[in-house]
Amino acid sequence: MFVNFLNGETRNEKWRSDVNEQGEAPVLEHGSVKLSQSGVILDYLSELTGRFSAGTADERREILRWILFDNHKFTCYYATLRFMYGL
Ligand SMILES: N[C@@H](CCC(=O)N[C@@H](CS)C(=O)NCC(=O)O)C(=O)O
Repeated sequence: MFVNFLNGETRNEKWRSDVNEQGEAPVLEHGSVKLSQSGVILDYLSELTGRFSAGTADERREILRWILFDNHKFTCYYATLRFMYGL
């Protein structure tokens, strides 16, 4: 589905009520499943495809550790910076 992001589609009330109350993209829709947050989407796709999944509890925590690090330190700042420079 096309998202008119640059015209603020993710910031309007319709997006929040119909798609994602967190007001963000990406959102994955797969059958009756609707997910936001890239880390959760990756976890779902891993489970669905059986690829890149953890074999042990230690591996699961290691995957979560990197997903949370990426969300907090990488995506948060670098994606915003790239967006600002790109425009
Ligand atoms: N933690 C979220 C971050 C998603 C995010 O920052 N999305 C941006 C676009 S890349 C967004 O929708 N921003 C909406 C806004 O700033 O109004 C994730 O990992 O999915």
